Amino acid sequence: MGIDKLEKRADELIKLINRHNYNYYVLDKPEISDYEYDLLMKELIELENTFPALKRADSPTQRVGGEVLKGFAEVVHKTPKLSLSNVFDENDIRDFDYRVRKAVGGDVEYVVELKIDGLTVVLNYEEGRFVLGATRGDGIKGEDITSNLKTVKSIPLLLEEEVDLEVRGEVFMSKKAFEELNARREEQEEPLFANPRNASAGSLRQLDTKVTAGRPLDIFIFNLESIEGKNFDTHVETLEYLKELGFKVSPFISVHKSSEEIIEKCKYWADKRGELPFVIDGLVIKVNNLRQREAMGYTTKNPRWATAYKFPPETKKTKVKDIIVQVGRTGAITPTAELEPVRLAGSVISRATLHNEDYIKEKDIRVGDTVLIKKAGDVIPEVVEVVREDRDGSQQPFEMPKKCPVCQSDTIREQGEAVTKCTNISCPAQLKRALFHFVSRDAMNIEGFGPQIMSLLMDKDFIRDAADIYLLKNHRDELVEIERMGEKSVQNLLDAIEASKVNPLNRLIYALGIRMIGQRASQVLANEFEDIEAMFDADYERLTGISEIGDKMAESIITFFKQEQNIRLIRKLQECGVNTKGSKKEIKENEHFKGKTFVLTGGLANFTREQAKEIIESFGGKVSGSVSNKTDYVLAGENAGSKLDKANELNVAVIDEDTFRSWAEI
Ligand code: 3BD
Repeated sequence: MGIDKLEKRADELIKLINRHNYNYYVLDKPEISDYEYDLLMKELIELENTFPALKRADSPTQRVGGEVLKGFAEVVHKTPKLSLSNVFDENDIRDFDYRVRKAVGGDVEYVVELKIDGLTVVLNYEEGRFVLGATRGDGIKGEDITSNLKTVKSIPLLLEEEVDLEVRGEVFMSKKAFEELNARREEQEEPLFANPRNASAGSLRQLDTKVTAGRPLDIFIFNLESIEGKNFDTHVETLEYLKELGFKVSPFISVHKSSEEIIEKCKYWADKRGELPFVIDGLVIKVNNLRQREAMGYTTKNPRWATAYKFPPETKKTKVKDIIVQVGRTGAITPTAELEPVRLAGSVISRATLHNEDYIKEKDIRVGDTVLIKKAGDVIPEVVEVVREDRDGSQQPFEMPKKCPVCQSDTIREQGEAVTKCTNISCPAQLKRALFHFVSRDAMNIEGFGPQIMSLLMDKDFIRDAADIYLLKNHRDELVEIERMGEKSVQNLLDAIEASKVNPLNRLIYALGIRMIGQRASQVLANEFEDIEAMFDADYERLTGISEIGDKMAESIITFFKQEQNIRLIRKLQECGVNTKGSKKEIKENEHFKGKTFVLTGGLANFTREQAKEIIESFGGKVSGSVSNKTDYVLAGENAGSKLDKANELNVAVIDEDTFRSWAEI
């Protein structure tokens, strides 16, 4: 095919795809199957890749994202994007109507629209092409999010007419899409979005536009801000025109002639809003006639011809059947109220989070109470207050459980903290977190053990506790089979695991994640005890007798070692060959190291430099950076360089790695 023909085919494909895109995303009435659509898209992508000259900025292939932005440029809006005044009840609506009638001096028609709870954006088109999209920002200046907005399928990249115009709309995410997104994020251990509005805003402010493209965003255009060479009489007419151009306009729009009709409508939607597929936080009431709008004008902040009616948060009475607790992935134990199911803002509510012990105490929520509930941010149900009049004496105050509901271990609430936590590091609910910490750099320092590999190995049941890490070498062949784990990376991982066995005790203590025991306290304890076993039955006096170990730390250590599972884990680690010996005894016994100065040079096969240094120090030796008369030994590994020469020059004793290991008895 000649280039002319190819260009024609590309144009044809763009037109076809745009039409099907419109049918699917704007009208919600697809005419072809997803498969057929994908075929057209594939053909266009291939054509554009083979002949990059055919690639157009308004091509539907540009919607898939991929561009990674450095930041968002500032955009000064052509006209200030004013906000809306608010009304809260029936009388406010009557007052608004009164003011409007007085200003225009005659009959008025109002348009009532749903107020979508999303993110307001401004879209600019030149000759029918989408050229610039921006956030509202402070109304004067916003941010250029054109690349992100191109991924929103219901925003047309090309209009039906070659017009210059600017429109305003609300980008949102449906309740269903929001819930699916959060469910995915929970699985991936990513922070959850509080509501669909935050999810939309977060998605549009992504520098990586591929991420935005993966988020199912939608838009309703609610206002024509400016247009070249056209005039309209009413708002409804402009919306009809915008629809003809290919924009998605809300179908939930009604026209009214009196405040009483508007109030009816407000009541209707306040009741029915839960049944909508997206979140609304009120209604917008606008004068329909554009001449009348002009006559009314603006205050500094708002148009006088429109206002927003804000819904009161809907509340309902229901009964607390029970208060149950759930263990989160950090070991936090969260109480939840099990409610007599009630319909609230459209969905059936049977649970409400009670956050923590203090929250329950403060509101004095008891099992059997009647409570008033509302949806915070319109999605997450919350208890507003207890209905005291409904108490009959049968209500039971709630107490946080002393045992973890998942593993039956003791729970603990540390001073100054609101959360109650499970103390068992092998508790399935918090195992993952504990294991991430165990292998982390400051703890056992097992390189190449990222959260993803860890999650994968846990899901495949190779790892059920920290000690299983040391048994992975028995599964070498199976590991190599796992996707993304080549022969080489498996070997590196197993080597790193082996090397961590000889870590000094302070690392292991820290790795166990005993509450309140940080790196410094771990070091102090490792210096104090001959072996971790000596810590098992160290009592309060013994522990607080150690300088730098306070009451809270002592209590936490005692609680930790009282747990049978924790002892079992340590025994298993010992059996795997993990060092549990402290430095106290060794300092006395190992004369090779005590008081001696070492210099390390070259690469070691079994340890990192840092580990070798820790071993030397744990036996009372020192490590220096350069060779001098004061140096006792130079530990020389592979490819040792100038330091080895210097040692020979000064007649300093040189030892190899095997000698070092035999001295250290490892
Ligand atoms: C909606 C202004 C006017 C064009 C000014 C009358 C204030 C957010 O669905 N109409 C709607 C919606 C919002 C609107 C107008 N019609 N302004 C409208 C709106 N159907 N959400 N808003 N906005 C949009 C705002 N946003 C953030 C901070 C302050 N104000």
